[in-house]
This record gives sequence, C-alpha cells and structure tokens, in this order.
Amino acid sequence: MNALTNKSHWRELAVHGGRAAFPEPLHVGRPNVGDRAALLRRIESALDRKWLTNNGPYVQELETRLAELCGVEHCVLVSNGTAALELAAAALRISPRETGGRRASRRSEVLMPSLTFVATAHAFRWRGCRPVFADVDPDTLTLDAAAALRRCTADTTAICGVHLFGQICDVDGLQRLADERGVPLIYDASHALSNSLPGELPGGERRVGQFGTLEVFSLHATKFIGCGEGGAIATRHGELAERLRRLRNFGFSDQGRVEQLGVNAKMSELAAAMGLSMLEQRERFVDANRRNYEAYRDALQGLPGIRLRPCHVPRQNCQYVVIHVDGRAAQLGRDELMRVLHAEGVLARPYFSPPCHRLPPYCVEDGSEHGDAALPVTERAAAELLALPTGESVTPEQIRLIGRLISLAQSRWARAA
Ligand code: T4K
Repeated sequence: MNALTNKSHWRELAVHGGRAAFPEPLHVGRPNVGDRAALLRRIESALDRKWLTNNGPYVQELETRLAELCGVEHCVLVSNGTAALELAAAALRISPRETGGRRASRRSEVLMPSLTFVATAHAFRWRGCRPVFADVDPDTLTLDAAAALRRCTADTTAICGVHLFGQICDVDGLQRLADERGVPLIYDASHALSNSLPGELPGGERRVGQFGTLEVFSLHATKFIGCGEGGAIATRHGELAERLRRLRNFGFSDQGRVEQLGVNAKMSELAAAMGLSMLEQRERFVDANRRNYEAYRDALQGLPGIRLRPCHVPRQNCQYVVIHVDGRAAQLGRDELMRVLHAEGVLARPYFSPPCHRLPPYCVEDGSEHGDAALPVTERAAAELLALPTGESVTPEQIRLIGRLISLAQSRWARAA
C-alpha cells in the first residue's frame, strides 16, 4: 500500500504541511483495464484482418452484446457519448422548426436537469435547441416530472432525463409527461449501463436501455465499460436505429448511396475490441465497485454531516461513489474537504458543480430565468456533492484511510469552530 497510515492528529494532514497519505494519487474515473491478454488478442486479429473501422466485425459484435445486456433489439455504436446525444436529437428531428410561409423559426426547447455533465446540455444546444432546466427530485437527484411539467411550453420538443450516478429516473412519471405532450423522451444513461429496476413478475426486471424512445450511453475511459472513447444508443425502434446508422456514416444508406445529411461518428474496431474485452469482465468490475461501496459505507459511518448516496445492490453498477457534505453538520464545507483530500492525493471530484445553468453559454443566455430560487434542489446538491475514487485500482484498505482522513479534517474544524 502506497499510503502513510499513521496520522493521528489533524496537524499531520498534508493540507497543514504533513506528507501526503497517497504519494500516488487516487483518481475518480481511473479506468479498469480488464483482461489485457484478451484485448491484445483482439487487436492482433483486427490487424491481421486489416479491417479497422466502418462497421467492422467487432463493432457489430459489441452492438449485439450491448443490445442483449439492455434487453432491446437495437444498439448503435458511435464515437462518444456526446455524439450519441447529438445523433439521437438529429434522428428524432429535435431542432428549431421553420413554420409558415415567412419561414419564421420556432424555438425547440428540451427539458432536462441542470445537475448533469455539461455534455447533456451541449449536445442539444449544438443542434440549435434551447436546454430548459427543471429541478431534480431531492432523493434521486434525477429530473422531477412535476417540475418538468411546470417548465413545459408550446416550444417543448423533447424531454431528456439523466440517470445520474446510476440512479434510474422516474421513468413512469416522465413517460406520462412525454405522452401527454406528444414529445420524444430520451435518457442520458451514461452512468447506468447494466442497471435495472425490479419488475412485477419474477425475471420481469426493467433494464436501462428499454426506457423512453431511446437511451444513450457513454463508453468513455472513465465509465463502467470504456472503449477509450465511445458511445452507444439503445432502442426498440428498428427504423430509428437505421436512421442513426446512416447519420453516423455521412448519410450513406446500406446500398452505399448518400441519402441525407450525416456526420462521421463511427466507432473504430480498436475501440470496439476494448469494449468487448471490458464487457467480458463486467462482473469483476461490479464486484470491485460493490466491495468498495461497502468499505466506504463502513469508513464513513458516524461521520457527522457526511452522507453516502445510495447504491442499490445488485441493480446498480456502483460506478460512482458520491457523498453529500452538509457544511454545517460536517463542520467543514464540501470545497474545504476537497482541498484536504486533494492535498492527501485523493482526487475527489465535485460532480456536477457548477451545474449546467451556471455555466456558459447557459448562464448568459438564460441568466434571468435561472436564479437560485428556480432550481433549489439542484443548487443545494451541487454545493454538497463529492465523488470519491473507486474501481479496481482502489482497495478497501485505502478507503478506510480516506475515512480516517475525513474524520481528522473534521476534528480540526470542530476544534476551530
Ligand atoms: N452525459 C453524462 C451524464 C456524462 O457523465 C458524460 C460524460 C457524457 C454525457 C458525455 O459522454 P462522452 O462524450 O464523454 O463519452 C469526465 C469524462 O471525461 C466524461 O466522459 C464524463 N461524463 C464525466 C463525468 O467525467 P472530467 O471533466 O471529470 O475529467 P477527465 O475525463 O479528464 O478525467 C476524470 C478523472 O479520470 C481524472 O482524475 C483522471 C482520470 N482518468 C481519466 C482518463 C481519461 C484516468 O485516470 N485515465 C484516463 O484515461 O470528465
């Protein structure tokens, strides 16, 4: 273990001049590597085949495996999660509409939470749509259907829920809202690959990938299943999947004719080889995440003002371990705690702070509409949340030490208070 475990007083904390507990930093988002030999074998085969992209055999195989995992008929792989969201919007024709003889442009508003990675908002903004942020539910931190309803207008053209930190949205409430408004419902499921809800019948679980019109995944290096860079779209609708395939490949049809506008958002065979090798190790990654989650639960137990967000074992991949830091009860705020941990080599991340409505371009264009009062749950959560390192490269012993460091930091602030 690369840590000094014998700190017993807050004066020994690195932030006060002591030595860092982890000379080699612990990262949030350190990729799992999986079975190197299997990955290298696949790469050798791709090189032997001399087929490196353009819907190659690994891309097709990974699409089949991911569709099986989600329990849907179709999965379309693309170059990253942000491109997946953009193509989803294009395939569903979510964009400002031209109306009437004078070709007046009608706005396209997409309802979404502000408490998410900025890519969710950027993807729609990039297509000329206006992200309209609604508040989140205080328990799940996912889009609150009632709050979303209040922000609906005649220009609402889509709803985009985010399964934040793997917590599944209120899929029934949001589906009702989408049906009432007659608009497509998209999920940004970047954090929720392989997660599910219990079903009413044995074996009738409802899996992420099956909700809404389509669901989008990020396969970025930092994700549960990573391809380096990659994204995926899962859907039950065959015609939609075909449109997505054309859009990701310059608008070419299967017959090799350009039939529409398109982009290059294809996934390479090397990325897909990595995705396949990672997917084979899925259970191993989940086990490590759950083991770490339990270690955090023990290590943080009894620390005032520190609350671990729930992870529903066995229905979540537990890829994100996130705490709330209630500054008053904890004696120190989230940002102070983050400074303490960073000095020790624990590179905790304040996901997702600032929330999207506080970031350019949204705070500029929407400044008047997104004051603190508009999104109180989001504001509070964004000020409290802190993601802690997990994954295969973090051990329960290291987690116990992280708990100890937090406790020492609290003792210092408690004394000063
Ligand atoms: N929607 C949601 C809800 C998302 O969370 C994301 C991505 C997207 C959409 C868009 O999907 P992509 O287009 O990215 O496929 C990271 C990721 O870059 C980003 O993919 C992810 N969400 C977001 C939550 O986290 P940052 O800004 O935190 O920093 P990054 O990627 O530089 O690294 C995070 C940590 O991981 C660092 O401490 C270093 C470590 N790391 C990173 C990489 C890339 C490694 O140890 N090895 C690595 O190879 O965004």
